[in-house]
Amino acid sequence: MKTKIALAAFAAAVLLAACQTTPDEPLRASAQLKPTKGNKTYGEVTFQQVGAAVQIQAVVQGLKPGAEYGFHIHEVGDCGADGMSAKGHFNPYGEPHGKYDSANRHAGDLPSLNAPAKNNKRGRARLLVQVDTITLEPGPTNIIGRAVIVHAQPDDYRTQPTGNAGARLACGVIKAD
Ligand SMILES: [Cu+2]
Ligand SMILES: [Zn+2]
Repeated sequence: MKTKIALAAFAAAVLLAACQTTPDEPLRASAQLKPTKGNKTYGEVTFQQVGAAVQIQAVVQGLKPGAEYGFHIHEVGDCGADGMSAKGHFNPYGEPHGKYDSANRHAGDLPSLNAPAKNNKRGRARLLVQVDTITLEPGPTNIIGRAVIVHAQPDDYRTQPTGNAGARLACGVIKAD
């Protein structure tokens, strides 16, 4: 009897170890962007962990062709009060606001969305970028449960702490897939 229990415990330990060392699925998350009051911008943002970086893919519609829009991960996963409840840019390390490719910036600072001027009846913008300031794994830079915001103006990448990107056109909470 004793041997049987010991064997079962051993088998369980082996199974557990297998689960921890060989995840069969990559870590993924997504956010459905919905327009704030009086706006018509919507879209989807997907996130996938790729090594130490996160690949972000965004497809956003209802923009003005030829225009540029600030795009960030904000601290709080709450799209209430027309996106204002999402508070400021996600900034776990107390950095200044900055350009997405600079060393010192908010973890949530992303490249702005660009809606091509031509052949763009739906006002669509696409973005594909990898950033290493955020993660889908547990830790201080984890973005699950935070929010993605599309702004009405371009991000100037320098005005503190917002990039002067203006009103919030669309908002979505980041959820694990
Ligand atoms: Cu923002
Ligand atoms: Zn910022």
